[in-house]
Amino acid sequence: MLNATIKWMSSDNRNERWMEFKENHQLLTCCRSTDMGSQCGAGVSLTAIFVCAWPSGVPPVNCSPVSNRLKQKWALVTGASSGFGAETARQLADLGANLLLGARREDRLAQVAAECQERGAASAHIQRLDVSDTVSVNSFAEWAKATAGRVNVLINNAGGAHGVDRVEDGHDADWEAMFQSNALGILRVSRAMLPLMKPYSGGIIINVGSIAGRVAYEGGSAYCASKAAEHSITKTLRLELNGTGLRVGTIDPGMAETEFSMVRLKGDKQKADAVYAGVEPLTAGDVAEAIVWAANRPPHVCIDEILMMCTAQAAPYKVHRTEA
Ligand code: NDP
Ligand code: 8X3
Repeated sequence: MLNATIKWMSSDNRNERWMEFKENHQLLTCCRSTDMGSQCGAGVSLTAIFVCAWPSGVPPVNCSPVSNRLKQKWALVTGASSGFGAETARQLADLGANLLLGARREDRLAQVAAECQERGAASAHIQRLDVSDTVSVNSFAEWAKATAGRVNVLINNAGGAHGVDRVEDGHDADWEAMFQSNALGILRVSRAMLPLMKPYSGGIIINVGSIAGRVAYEGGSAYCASKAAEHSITKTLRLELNGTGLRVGTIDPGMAETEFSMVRLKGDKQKADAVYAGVEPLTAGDVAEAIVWAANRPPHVCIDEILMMCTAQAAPYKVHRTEA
């Protein structure tokens, strides 16, 4: 038999609640996060939960909360106007981070920043950014320096795929766009931001790669190659920054339903929908959770790689689909 105390904190840090359970009474049913969430108020999520259990008749032992190490930290997200980037910004906002958000569509960025403010971001700032253009990246870095003076968390997420042509039918513009954003963009942004990161201990760079960087597939030549480049850039930075205290890692998802397929298939909604037909793909929220979890590890822990796919996807070309 166990006695237990469960404490939890709402993301606005206003509601600290706890429940005590004697001898396993209701312990399992009350542990469900929905029960705890509903007591924090609508739209408010949980940032800290800790559980302390001890055998009946024995005094409680010390226990520590799930830590929020990102509160008030400066986090920069590229490609924050949609998909993984926008959702990562929202989840960082839940933890009370300061946000520097970049992408080309400023109206969408403004919308995301407003949501982040509502969800508890310490601050949310936006600036146009085209990672395929060195001038744009460098002026973004100047803006970040003037706005924040530092970057603690850098999420190199901007990018995507253009086309599904076989090599024999491929287009230079598509190939160039993919290498520009998925590979060279990470190099440019990292080069520009490192001076704002190196003076501060405990910083982290998370690059968004893909299963495509690990496994080639037909119609994916340039996309797969650009994500393989992302993998090599991540590994190189990890080596080059060894000893500085900065951490570097890659999060590599498989198929996730965002605007990715609409961009890749050049706005053909029918074809984009078909990519996810009969499958429950990853969501932007699933991927953002992994990114934010990796960023929230203590400074001595570096998450080098996460490869994540939906359960139905065992490889890029091996997807179990159910009939509609
Ligand atoms: P989305 O299309 O929803 O988001 C892509 C984001 O990248 C947008 O915010 C877009 O903003 C931004 N972006 C694209 N090109 C540039 C550029 N040149 N400069 C600045 N920003 C740019 O797709 P996802 O969220 O799915 O994609 C995010 C990342 O995840 C990409 O790197 C993608 O390759 C990768 N990925 C996606 C997977 C998926 O299945 N969805 C799986 C694995 C990896 P804007 O257009 O406003 O500039
Ligand atoms: C996107 C995932 O499987 O379409 O990076 O290449 S996949």
